[in-house]
Amino acid sequence: MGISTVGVIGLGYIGLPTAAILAANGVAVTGVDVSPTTVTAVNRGEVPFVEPDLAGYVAEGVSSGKLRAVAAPEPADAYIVAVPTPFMADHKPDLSYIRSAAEALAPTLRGGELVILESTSPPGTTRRMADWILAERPDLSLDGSDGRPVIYVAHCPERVLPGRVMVELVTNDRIVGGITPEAAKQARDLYQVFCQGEILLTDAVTAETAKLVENSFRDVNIAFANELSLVADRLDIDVWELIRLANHHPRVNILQPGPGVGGHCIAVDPWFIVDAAPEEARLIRTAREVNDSKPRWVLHKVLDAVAGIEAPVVAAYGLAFKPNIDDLRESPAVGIVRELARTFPHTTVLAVEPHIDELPAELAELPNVRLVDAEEALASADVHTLLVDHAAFRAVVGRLVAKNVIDTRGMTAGAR
Ligand code: SAJ
Repeated sequence: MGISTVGVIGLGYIGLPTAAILAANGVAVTGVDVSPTTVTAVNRGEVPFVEPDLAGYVAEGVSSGKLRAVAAPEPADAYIVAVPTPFMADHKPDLSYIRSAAEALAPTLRGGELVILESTSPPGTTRRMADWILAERPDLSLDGSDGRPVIYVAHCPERVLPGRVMVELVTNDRIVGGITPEAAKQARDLYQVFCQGEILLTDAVTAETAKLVENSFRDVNIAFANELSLVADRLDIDVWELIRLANHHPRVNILQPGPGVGGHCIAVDPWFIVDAAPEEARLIRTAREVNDSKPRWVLHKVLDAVAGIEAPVVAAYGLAFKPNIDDLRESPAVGIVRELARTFPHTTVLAVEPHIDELPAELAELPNVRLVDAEEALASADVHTLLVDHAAFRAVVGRLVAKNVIDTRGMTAGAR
């Protein structure tokens, strides 16, 4: 088929791996990013964030000449838009990055190109992106009407797990939703270049909603586990034992409670469904509220534990949003440490995070937060708060058991 050049717009956690894997499969890729630092880094063969194996792919892509980063879109056979879709203060989706990408892309189109939206998006966004392009380029069409050249527009949501992106890009099944059936078929042909999973064709709105539903499913299930942790606390029973026992039922599989839900996906995507169907999506909304309220609950547990201590020292084990990564984005652990240190300046917080070398700015600016190693925290804290179940903490869990511990991840449960 005729796709030999691809422009990937947005060189973040999804765009850069996708650009690199296409380049590794012989496609000439121009990666587009508004950040000059990212463009310079990628052209040096460097990756501006941590993702296993990605650095090798990027370095190889750049040295083979198949991968190049630029500041603005250049003509190509196909484009993949992978820009952020955050929400605003009122939980309404912010589509401004997609709109900017569409408007930047429009002038380079000649007709005949495939344009794929990969960003996780509210239902109807792919169509809106197409409309933003057509508003700039009324000489083009989505279906050849009035004899105008066609652009093929489709949605193909990313579903890769941070930390396993280079594996899951190749092995996961993919959903491809076309604005027209022909657009879906063309998008399938592109993903077949590197994807060994099944490629399932549908329309764009169903593809958009399927992605949101996947992350909402996980959010609702984590909320169930988090609610159980509150119930168990009220009943004075061990939630980890409770879940372990219940999971022996052949049709029960409860997830794990934690200090809240972090990252840029699961805590965001359900809101897009709530926004699209506010009357109907009651359970999905409540699950979000349950998960969002968990960090505050943990904070109150810490305050109860330090009550009566004049200048308490609290150890916080883990800052990342989940185990064994360095990603602090929307991490409930960071929020708990920040609120504790900010609201109670007489408290010293010793943060233990083996995956980073320095505190993020929002914690570094607080005089009563320090990044220390586990030994220092073990030796000097009055209260020990386990916030992330990093494998690196297994070595210290046994020594925490005898101390004043708030274990939000159940790591000490097996060590008692
Ligand atoms: N968490 C719990 N308890 C659990 C499982 C997770 O508290 O039992 C917490 C984690 O600690 C973390 C948060 O949930 O704070 C999210 O972590 P995660 O590992 O569930 O998911 P993400 O955000 O890293 O990636 C998800 C994945 N979606 C699903 O598993 C349905 C991934 O496949 C998606 O591609 C990604 O979102 C995305 O980009 O949308």
